[in-house]
Amino acid sequence: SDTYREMWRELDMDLEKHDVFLGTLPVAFGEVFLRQENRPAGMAYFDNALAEAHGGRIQEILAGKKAGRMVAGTFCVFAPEELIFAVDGISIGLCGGAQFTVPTGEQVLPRNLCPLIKSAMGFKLDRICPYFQAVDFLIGETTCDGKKKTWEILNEYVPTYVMELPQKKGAADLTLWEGEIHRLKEEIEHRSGREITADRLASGIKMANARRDALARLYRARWADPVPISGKDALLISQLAFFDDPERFTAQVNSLCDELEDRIARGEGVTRKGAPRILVTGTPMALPYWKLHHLVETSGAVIVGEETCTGTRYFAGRVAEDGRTVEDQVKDLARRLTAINCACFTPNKDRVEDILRLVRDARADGVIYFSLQFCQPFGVEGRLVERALQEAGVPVLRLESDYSEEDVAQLKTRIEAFLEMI
Ligand code: BJ8
Repeated sequence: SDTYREMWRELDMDLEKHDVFLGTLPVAFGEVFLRQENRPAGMAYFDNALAEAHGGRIQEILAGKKAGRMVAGTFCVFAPEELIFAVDGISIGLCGGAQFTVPTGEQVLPRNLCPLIKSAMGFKLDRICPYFQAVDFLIGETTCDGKKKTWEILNEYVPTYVMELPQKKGAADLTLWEGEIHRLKEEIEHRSGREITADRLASGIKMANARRDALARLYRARWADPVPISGKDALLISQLAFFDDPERFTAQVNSLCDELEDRIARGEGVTRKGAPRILVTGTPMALPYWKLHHLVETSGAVIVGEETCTGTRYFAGRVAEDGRTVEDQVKDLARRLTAINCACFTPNKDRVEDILRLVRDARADGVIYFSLQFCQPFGVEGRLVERALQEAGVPVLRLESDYSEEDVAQLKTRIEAFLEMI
């Protein structure tokens, strides 16, 4: 609409490029999502949230900014959003999931770097992401080398604050992370002009926990056979968690779960009972990356969970709600360090436990270990996970891919062969 165009112009976006980018999305979305059978009615909210991602939601965020709300961009599930919520700030996850912006990212980053980083960088350089244009600052973190070094370049375009995330999980690492959360707290207080009191932080913690609880409930519903929601739809919801208003999003996920639980009670699903069930584990899948899920779910199988940061790792690490002082609350926030098992840590043995537990809970027939190309942490860790799964008798397929469509036929062949075998 004209109002949106005016808004995008004010955000200094490249309107022509943005038109081309947006033009590709309805086709992709229609093909991937709308052709599914028996979708839950509650998906209508999320379809609309996606349709309004560059429209209505941006209007809301800009209205919030006008009213003095701080807007922060994040790139990792370790970014303590509770601190942002505590000052009534807006938190947006900005990892990139589109091939469209990868070539632009490659103008300033090496080509042999993970597409998630190149895509995010490209969204900023191309000026086609209204969220990137609207944020006051970014919160980066020292996870993989690619991300860590990208912050220095991104900082030339948007102020980028970097948290030092430890790479081990011992006592000294927890202390370091606790200090980092204190320092981010000061940064946020300074930027927002609001003090983070224990009361405000308590409500930030509750808000983030409520969203975690709702997503955990959604993921539990997927354990049923027949499964009441497709993997694609669940993935879309997880991706939207990084953009939507957290309270509204949580309410919508919970009402969708009411519907899913009714479906389960009636024995109703999106596939036949007994359809092959796949657990996906590996790198996050940022919006609008749906390639793997689409390939699997158009091959007769269904994805029943994702052990990824756009999956279970996003809602792992519920924070204690009984901390009375800010000191205690920050300690509680820091403890999430031990609860989220990202391949950036060494060792990372608990991730194997998480995957095996998920295989059992979600009654998965096989696991697809998925890494984005050039992701060293998840690529290297793949060997250990694959071996552990084989020892446990769980069929596993390792796939590596990027955001392009070039390898689709080849991936499909490998997925189909795997499904025949399990
Ligand atoms: S806690 S998974 S969100 S770091 S895919 S950019 S690791 S080269 S994303 Fe992550 Fe936090 Fe860990 Fe989760 Fe690097 Fe790999 Fe790319 Fe990655």
